[in-house]
Amino acid sequence: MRCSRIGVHATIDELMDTEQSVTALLTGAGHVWLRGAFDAETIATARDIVEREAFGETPKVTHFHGHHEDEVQLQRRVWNLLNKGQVFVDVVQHPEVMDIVGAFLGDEFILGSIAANLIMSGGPGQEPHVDYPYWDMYKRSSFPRNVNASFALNCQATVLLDDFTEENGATAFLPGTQTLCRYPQEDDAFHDRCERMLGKAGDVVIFNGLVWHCAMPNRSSRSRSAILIQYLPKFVKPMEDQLRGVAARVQESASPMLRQLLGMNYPYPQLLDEAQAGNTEGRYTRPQK
Ligand SMILES: O=C(O)CCC(=O)C(=O)O
Ligand SMILES: [Fe+2]
Repeated sequence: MRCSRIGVHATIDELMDTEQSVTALLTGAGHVWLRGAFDAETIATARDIVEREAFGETPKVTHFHGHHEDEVQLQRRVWNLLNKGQVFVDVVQHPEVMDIVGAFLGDEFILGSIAANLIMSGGPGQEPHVDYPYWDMYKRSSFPRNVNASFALNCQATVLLDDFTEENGATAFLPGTQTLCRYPQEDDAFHDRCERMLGKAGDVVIFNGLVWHCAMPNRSSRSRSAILIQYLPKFVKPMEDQLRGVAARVQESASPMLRQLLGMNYPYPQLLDEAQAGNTEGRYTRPQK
């Protein structure tokens, strides 16, 4: 497996190490690329499942449809992908992604969500936004006073299941906006200033969820798919309820990394009144069961 981490303004030959990647995510362009992270077979398997699931019986919740509520069915989500194929269990634990996310969010980071976003031909795209848990930051007063971008509460990884082009709705983003720690507004002229996440199927773009971004209209004749993975520090409540939603068979066969991602290692909240007596936090403790 060949992987190269390339900052958006870097040439293809410039490789970034983990620390440089973290710096890029925090205070640089806000994203790093792993080109060719997944092979064609992995991508074809994942894409087939997404395509099939996206047109299931029941309509699913979606987000950031802004002024296009009437065209909401042109953006299809497939939630809780870990139940939908071993390929997603493998994708969510890509070693280089784990390495960067661990250095960025702390090495006990968890999974907030793994879902697919499929924009059908003619789909209108999204409003510029920031991602969970910042995603309702337009209600600024609901966030702590002085909330800022000095450390991150989110790290996104988009796995391209199709080549991302200007025509088919490649994600638009505005580099560096993660440092602003706010929801974009109409007068930010996002669409006049944005760049596009252009890449090949199998590439992964890791980005700070505070970077202003959105899916763009798909003007091509076929759908455009991506896996959207949300990683969070251990203490942030996940967006998808992993412990209730991920099937018992997946949890029972989980690797140590997947157990961590599902939040199986982090014991809170718990009913402390019913917990085994003893000293469980602090420097000198016994391990919790
Ligand atoms: O699919 C895309 O291009 C971006 C989707 C996105 O940012 C989101 O749904 O939060
Ligand atoms: Fe987003």
